[in-house]
Amino acid sequence: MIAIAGCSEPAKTPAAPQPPDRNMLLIYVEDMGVDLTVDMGQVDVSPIQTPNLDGLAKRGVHFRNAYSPVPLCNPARLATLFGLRPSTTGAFLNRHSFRENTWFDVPCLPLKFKQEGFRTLGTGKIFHKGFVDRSIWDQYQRFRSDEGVEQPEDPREGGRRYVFYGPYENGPDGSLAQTADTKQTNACIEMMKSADGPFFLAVGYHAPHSPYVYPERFGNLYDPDRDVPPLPDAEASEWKTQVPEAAWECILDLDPKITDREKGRREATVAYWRTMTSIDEEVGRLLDAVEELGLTEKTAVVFLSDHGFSNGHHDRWGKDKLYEWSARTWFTVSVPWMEAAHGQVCNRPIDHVDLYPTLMDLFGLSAPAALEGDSLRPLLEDPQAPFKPAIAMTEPDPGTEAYMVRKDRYKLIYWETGTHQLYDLVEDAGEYRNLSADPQYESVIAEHVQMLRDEGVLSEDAGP
Ligand SMILES: [Ca+2]
Repeated sequence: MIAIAGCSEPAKTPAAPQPPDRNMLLIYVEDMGVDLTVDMGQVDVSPIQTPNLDGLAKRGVHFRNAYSPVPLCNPARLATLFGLRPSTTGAFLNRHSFRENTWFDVPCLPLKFKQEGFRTLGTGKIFHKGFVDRSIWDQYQRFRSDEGVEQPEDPREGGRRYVFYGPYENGPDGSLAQTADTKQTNACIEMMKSADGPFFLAVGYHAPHSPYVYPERFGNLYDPDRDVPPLPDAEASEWKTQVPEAAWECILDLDPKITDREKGRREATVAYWRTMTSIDEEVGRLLDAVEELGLTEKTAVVFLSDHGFSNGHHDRWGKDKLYEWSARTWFTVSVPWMEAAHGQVCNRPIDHVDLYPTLMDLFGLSAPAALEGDSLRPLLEDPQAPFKPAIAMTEPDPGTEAYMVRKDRYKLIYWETGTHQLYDLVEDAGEYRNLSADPQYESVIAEHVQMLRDEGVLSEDAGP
């Protein structure tokens, strides 16, 4: 504003910023990988039924190559909700617990919306457990128990964690039992009904995180023998000798009481899919309520998962690795007031650190200077537009950081310890042939290392 000499109006308290008459709905799920069986050419169409998420994708842009910034619950959520990478913050692990609302001068995303005048509403796991500072929310509800829901027995022994699965009992009339996830949907609907003005609503669903439990009426959905593709033959080959041990080691396993491992893998996989279909149903109830309240045209919706999950792929169960199964996630952005590319799929690699600047851009809010991602607006307008590379990272142990970068067909995982991984995802979608030792790919590696430097992840003097 230009000061006008001689103007002597008394100083006023600055008015609270007026938010645009638009709402933000952030739907955050747990451990939901993309359907790579389709990408790997093993089946023709996805067998997983997600009609509501498919409908959302038709009213927005689905990002097929979206990466978790660090494929583990707590650090993924911190990086996404602060727009800051672990290479900057040092938060790589679940034990890097964090309870500040503002970090590197960046208010966390809900707080930013609150500061801009939006009513902030939340339920469930938005941040990792323990991070519930109620002051960022105008209203927040958490449901810890699944009372009245009969679940399969947890096979946990000592410190070991196991993936297990099975149906839980439905309500008496076959309706949804009152799980924490269904209660959260109900709570969101009530909060939207009573919201007086623009809101930022975040719901953190537990599914499809293990245990893979689902309503028993989904018990015949998907056939473990018919619908689950076999693991690629390459599983048995020498891929493991070409990569650092930290690239595949894991602490989770399939329930040890399951003696037929292949049968167990198939059953666990369909159980995982059934939990996806059940969470799709929750998303449907939520979006139906948005519609019934007449809010669809002014509510932007983002659906994402904190990271994916390996169900036996690369001989492992779990997340926290930079393979596609673990690092790539579901990510759909629906912006009713930007219709040009609705229904299109974007193949450009992006990562969740781009979410914060995107929302600042879409809502016309000032982006904090320290944010590390870029607004996805160019891709929401034209999914073919050029875009910076996607970045993800892990830190198995201090000093062993691994940085992933992908811009197109090649994916480099740069290890501080020296043995890198380079995959051609067009020729080797399953990531079983590490090309990094092949002199033919020297320039590809150099180009990707430079991308990591350009993005500020590696220092200028970091070697290839
Ligand atoms: Ca998670």
